Amino acid sequence: MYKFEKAVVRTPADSFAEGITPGLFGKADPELAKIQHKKYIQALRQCGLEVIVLEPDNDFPDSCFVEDPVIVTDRVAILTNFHAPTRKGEVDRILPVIKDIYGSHIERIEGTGTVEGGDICQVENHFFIGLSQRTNEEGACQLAAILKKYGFTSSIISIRALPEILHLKTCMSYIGENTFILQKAILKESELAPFKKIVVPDNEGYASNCIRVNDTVILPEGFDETIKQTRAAGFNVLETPMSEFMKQDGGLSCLSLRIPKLNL
Ligand code: CIR
Repeated sequence: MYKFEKAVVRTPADSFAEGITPGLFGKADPELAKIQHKKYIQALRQCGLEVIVLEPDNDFPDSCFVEDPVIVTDRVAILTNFHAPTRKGEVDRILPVIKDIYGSHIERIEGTGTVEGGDICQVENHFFIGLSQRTNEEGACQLAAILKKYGFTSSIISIRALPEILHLKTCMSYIGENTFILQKAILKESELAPFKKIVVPDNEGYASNCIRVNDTVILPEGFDETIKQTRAAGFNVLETPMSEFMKQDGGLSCLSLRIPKLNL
């Protein structure tokens, strides 16, 4: 797995609770989200990352979910093209910091192709591209061509039969050592056959979105069975509170762009 050096995050806006959500878990509290966000930054720093914290952007309530507008790798950054109309402007708002880091090594998904970063799951030099309510075939095709140009392989996993799952990484996360943490709903996916799997219990589905950062897996606080199983599988685990982000349908991975040492 990549050794990560930096992360980019954006502080939740005062408008945070106006973001897109079916509202299944109640109304989010932007002040508590800001406190939880600070703890998230702390967790990233504990894993050895330099964290670049962007100013809140009140025009875009979902803009703290910085993983969606950009896909970052060691060779290129790829600007996505949102399906969600209220989020389209987030790409231009995050562009300056991406230019600072990647210079001219930036590509873009365009036209009728839509891709959101939450649908993209990197496993070493391979990318699983999720076809979802947000990422379409044309976007997946454009992304696969860009990845190929930079020496990566890719394949498709469709989650269209699972309408309750927003993005591919909502239900599966790669945590290194050939291992996924995932929900039962995706367990039989043939693309995942070669991997070891930690299956979250039905009442801990939210914990299937988590991140491996250097030597540690960061999991949402309170998902005890998943945390226990992950530790039992030999991983170091850090927990961080995520209740307010869960109310807005965002997981742990969505809150940061994790950037490895670059090979541009
Ligand atoms: C949205 O619906 O776009 C936001 N409320 C949540 C986005 C979460 N991002 C992610 O899963 N990568």
